[in-house]
Amino acid sequence: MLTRSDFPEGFLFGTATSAYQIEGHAQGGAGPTHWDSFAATPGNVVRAEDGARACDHYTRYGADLDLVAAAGFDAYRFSTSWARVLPEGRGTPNAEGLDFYDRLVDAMLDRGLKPAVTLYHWELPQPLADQGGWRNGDLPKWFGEFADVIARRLGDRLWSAAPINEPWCVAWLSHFLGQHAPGLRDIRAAARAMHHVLLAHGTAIGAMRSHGMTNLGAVCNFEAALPADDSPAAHAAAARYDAIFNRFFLSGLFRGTYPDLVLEGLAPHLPHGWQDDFATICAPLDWLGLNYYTCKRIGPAGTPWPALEERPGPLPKTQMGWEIYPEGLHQFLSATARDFTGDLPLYVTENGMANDDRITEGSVPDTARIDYLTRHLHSVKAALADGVPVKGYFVWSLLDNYEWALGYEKRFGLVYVDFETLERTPKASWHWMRDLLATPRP
Ligand code: IFM
Repeated sequence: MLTRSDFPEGFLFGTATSAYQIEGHAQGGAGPTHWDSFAATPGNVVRAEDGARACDHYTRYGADLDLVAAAGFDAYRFSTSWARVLPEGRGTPNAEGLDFYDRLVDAMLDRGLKPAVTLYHWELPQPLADQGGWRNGDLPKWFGEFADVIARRLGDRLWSAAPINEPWCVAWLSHFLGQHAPGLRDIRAAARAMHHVLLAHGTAIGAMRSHGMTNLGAVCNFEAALPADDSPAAHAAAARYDAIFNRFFLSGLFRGTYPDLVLEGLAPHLPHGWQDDFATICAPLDWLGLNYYTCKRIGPAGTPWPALEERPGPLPKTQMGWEIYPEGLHQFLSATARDFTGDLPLYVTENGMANDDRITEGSVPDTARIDYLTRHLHSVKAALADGVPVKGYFVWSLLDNYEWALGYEKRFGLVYVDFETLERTPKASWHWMRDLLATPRP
């Protein structure tokens, strides 16, 4: 059994959620987002589900935060919806929206929880999407204005802040693979989004620093790219996948360059003068967050660049069909510190699994999730033993929630949500986590 004392003094435990996935976007005067239109388009989302009601966290946040505190977590990672705060994307804020986040942050502080905000977790205001969204070169400036609004209202009480969750998803998954809103499959759109998302990050860091905010970071997702076989072609394809998925963002943020393996495909499509933006993109950070779930087996494909495809792998899989590969977390933590961040504090800002959880007589025996979390926490311990400065770990997610294009089918929560009644039931993994966190230090 793992305990707090297996981790260094001061090591932080938290759990994470995001606005559109839990709040209930129809309430409180929020504006339409590109996820609403994406979900309303046949074939994009399982059962065409959207975030209109979600978990109704908008009204139930107090009881939800009670569950975070009762489990013994130190911090709560949440996000602010751009469309709730600025329904037009720019201009006059929605007072109800800002009031909600004000109450939410105070409710965390009342319970002794550290508020760890992410400004953008994917619900782009539709009026900005109508102007090209992440393809538009003005988007970073508009995002900076949003950051300014948040900093003015909440900046005095936030423990940490990161501008954007998972730039790869915002850019590549949504503009090249077409699997998330706005559902584009277009290399030029993808190249622009890849660059603008980093420029928006840097612009927001500048806006928050100008208000004296501290403990600012970035949150990127990582996937171990494993060659599907031993052929040189599979190794080359996996290296391209790794460059697009993992190294592009680290390289941009910490070295002020993009990897050659990405530029070979994207250079002709990047916006004019992109090299001049690194002064903003590389704004110094106080920490880096890594979101980690799985690995992918990559082989070559007879398609245009990047000429690669995912192949099935042999390991046990989660409800998402993702292979369980805990050693990848250790590898990323060590390699990131070694190659990019040095002594900068690292946090695991998301880790967890979707499971086909069922409730029986009031309990949810999600032993597979306990096993997953245990194995990944051991991987964090291995990185710590290597001397990697890992400072904390956040479980994704507190609640079962809206899993984007997969609707409400995939359950990631430590707490089960009945999407008919909205009743919450802590799963066995929540109780396990509470026991782990309750264990006193020796
Ligand atoms: O639910 C998502 C979250 O929004 C971002 N990171 C990955 C999670 C699981 O897919």
